Amino acid sequence: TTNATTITVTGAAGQIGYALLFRIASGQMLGDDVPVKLRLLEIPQAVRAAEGTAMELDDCAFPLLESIEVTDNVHHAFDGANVAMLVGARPRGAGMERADLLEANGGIFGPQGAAIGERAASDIRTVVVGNPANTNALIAAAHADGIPAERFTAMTRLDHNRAVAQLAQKTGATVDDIDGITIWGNHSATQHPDLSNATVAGRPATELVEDTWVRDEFIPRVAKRGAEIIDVRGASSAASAANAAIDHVRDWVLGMVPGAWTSAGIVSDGSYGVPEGLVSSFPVISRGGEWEIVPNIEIDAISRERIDASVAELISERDAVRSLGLI
Ligand code: NAX
Repeated sequence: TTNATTITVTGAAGQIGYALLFRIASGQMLGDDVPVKLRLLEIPQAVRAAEGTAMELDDCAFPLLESIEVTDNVHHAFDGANVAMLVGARPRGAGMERADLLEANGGIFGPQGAAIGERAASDIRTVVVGNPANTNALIAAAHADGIPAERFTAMTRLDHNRAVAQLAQKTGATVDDIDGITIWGNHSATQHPDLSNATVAGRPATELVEDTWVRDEFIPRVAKRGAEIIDVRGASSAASAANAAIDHVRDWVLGMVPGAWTSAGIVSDGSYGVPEGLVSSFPVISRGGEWEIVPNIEIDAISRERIDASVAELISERDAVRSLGLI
């Protein structure tokens, strides 16, 4: 058919890729009436493993899966792409300084952004999962000539979902009862999980939980949940990260239930004191295929301080990639 959606997934042979691709192909991301074409981008030494995953996708006989292509060619990977999920990244190696990490990832996300600018469909929507996600999104956007920067986002939905689950467990509610949670800032340990405006079945969360729990348990637990998963599971979050990426793209493309909000790393328009142009996490809704920042939220003093600290980290990452000539 001609109305299939082309989805490019990078790092397809990795553990998040393995948890992600089958859900996309089964229709859980874009709906069970939307045929999909998958493009899997890997580095040459992982192409064979990605081909193995593609064979398993074939073996599922998913009715919606029109085609799968595996490639190590960045231009071919993004040709005609409607959705790009940038999962593959360079992990921090032993003894690697932050500048080395940013530079290594600039070498990945710069060319991928450029290829998206040259080859992707005009409705391209990009979510960066690979870390440092916010700054990788900034780099990709800077290289994508002709594509509005707003089409590049960073995933903080996993942090958001973690925060929702923690508050639901603490209050004995279901996740459906929770609204008004925000992840602010960078997808890093400096992020600010904010429940000062959250409600639990319509009641303010701050009336149901102690300040000390918020400060000493909720905030650090959400911000450091990735490390906790590694400690307990023996490997980093994979299925939950893939699930969050699906939530992010589904909400972006298909829109959200009116009244609810979520969190996403999007290009700042200067709202809430976050300098324009930074990719920072905000409270957002999705409408008409675009993210909009939820306006007029009260920011208490503790939140202000923590948001400013996370934004300071984003500024220093931006300045570092700027001085490396990566943006
Ligand atoms: P894996 O190491 O299992 O897989 C990464 C894959 O990316 C590998 O197969 C590798 O060959 C590939 N790759 C590397 N460079 C590439 C390039 N230039 N083009 C295409 N593919 C390339 O990692 P995985 O556990 O899947 O995690 C992937 C990324 O997600 C990491 O950067 C990780 O830090 C990040 N995460 C982000 C999260 C978020 O909330 N934003 C949470 C989960 C995860 O930690």
